[in-house]
Amino acid sequence: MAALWVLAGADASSAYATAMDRRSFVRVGALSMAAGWSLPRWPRSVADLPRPSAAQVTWQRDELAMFLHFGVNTFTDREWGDGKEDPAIFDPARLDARQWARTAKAAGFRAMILTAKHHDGFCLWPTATTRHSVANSPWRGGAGDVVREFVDACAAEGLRAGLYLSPWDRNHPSYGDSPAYNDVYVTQLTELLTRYGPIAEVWFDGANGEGPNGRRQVYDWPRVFGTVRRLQPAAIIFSDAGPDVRWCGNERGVAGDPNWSTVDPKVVSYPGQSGSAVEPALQHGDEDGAVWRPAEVDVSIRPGWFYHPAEDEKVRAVDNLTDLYFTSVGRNAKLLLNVPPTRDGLIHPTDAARLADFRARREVLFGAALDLRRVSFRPLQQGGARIEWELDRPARPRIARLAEDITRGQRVASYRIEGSQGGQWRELSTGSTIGHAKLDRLTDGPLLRRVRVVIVEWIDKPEPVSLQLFEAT
Ligand code: FUL
Repeated sequence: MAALWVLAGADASSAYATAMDRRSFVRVGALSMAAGWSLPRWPRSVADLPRPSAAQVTWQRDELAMFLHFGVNTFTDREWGDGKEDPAIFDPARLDARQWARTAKAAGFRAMILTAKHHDGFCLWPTATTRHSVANSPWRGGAGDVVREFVDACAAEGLRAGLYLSPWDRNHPSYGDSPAYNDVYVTQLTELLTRYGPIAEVWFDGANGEGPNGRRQVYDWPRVFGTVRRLQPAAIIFSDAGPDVRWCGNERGVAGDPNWSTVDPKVVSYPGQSGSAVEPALQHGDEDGAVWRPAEVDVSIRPGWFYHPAEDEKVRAVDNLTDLYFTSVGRNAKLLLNVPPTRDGLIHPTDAARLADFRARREVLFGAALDLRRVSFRPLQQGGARIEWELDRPARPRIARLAEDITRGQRVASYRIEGSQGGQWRELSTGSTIGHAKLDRLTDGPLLRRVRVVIVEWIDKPEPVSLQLFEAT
């Protein structure tokens, strides 16, 4: 844990020096501010603060990605196939990956991730590793390749392409025979990462069910991650344990609050790890963490991950999708929204319409930011900082979007937004972390002329945050 030297005391004259970690540092800052004393210092080099790689910044700035669960389950109406499916059932007669990509793009999504293989082991590309694949299906006369069509459609629509390769494989006979299956899995990964051009994100879950005769498969994660690094060095690797981005800890669409992009890598060290410390670590990250590993929020637009006709009336409403946006992107995470293609191989019209409405709602809410002029950035004598803006006309902002420059790390641990008509300051919202984006709904009140953000707790020298204000609700 990084030790910091901090000056603190009942008053400046009786200041004493004490060593502490960043967590206590934050608390001291807050207590000191409340009491009106102390001299927080930042003797640590700012270079100590974990920062994102260029790929992590790009990944986060995309904000919205679409997940596509598609495979034999689409035809068997199941969520987890048992691997005993006949490949002959896979026949998505009207499959059109361009329709997926156009739908995603029209809704403002910037990337898509496809289930190249789910737990049933059925491969959506013609692989040399198994007969359980599209090559033995009637689709396109057995000459089809969903991964190819998916990647080409992403390229045509200017979207980044990602692939999910389930480690749990309920079909492959070698599963459970650890070294043999690890070879198969790495071969599959190699096929996917060498045949299709740049892959922006490789998605791993930790599912680790029983193999034949109860055999337990031990995955070789270092080898798996190393394969991705070697074959696609610019790809982002997702799993519970990163290494580049982490699962948010639930499938409800809700990132933690606070949500730090930094983690202690020792707490969740492999995908699928369980234990009481895991979920909080995934939800909140760690303000004292040494590694940059932001959270991805995966959630489905329908109750299931795969398409089921019985769920056609259960597609999330636009209000619900908007709430998900606030609890994911609006909490410094990325939203990976699953929209499963139908048996025809198309995104269902209801889902497509809902996505278009979701885009329209975001336009209404965030289309027109108020004109603001920053009038000051003031580090406060007792610590923290205050940033003040003037509105170019009196207005009643109802949503604030705060952002830190994450290329310089994540610093703010708590803040307060205040507004004034020219005299008294009134609290509009309070929050904890900011990071790439923080969305707050603001309390209503009289027209405002000025707004300010008070950084109350911080883990490193506060820097200006950016603020956008919106009037729609
Ligand atoms: C989990 C799987 O078990 C689910 O079926 C789904 O694919 C979800 C996104 O990941 O690990």
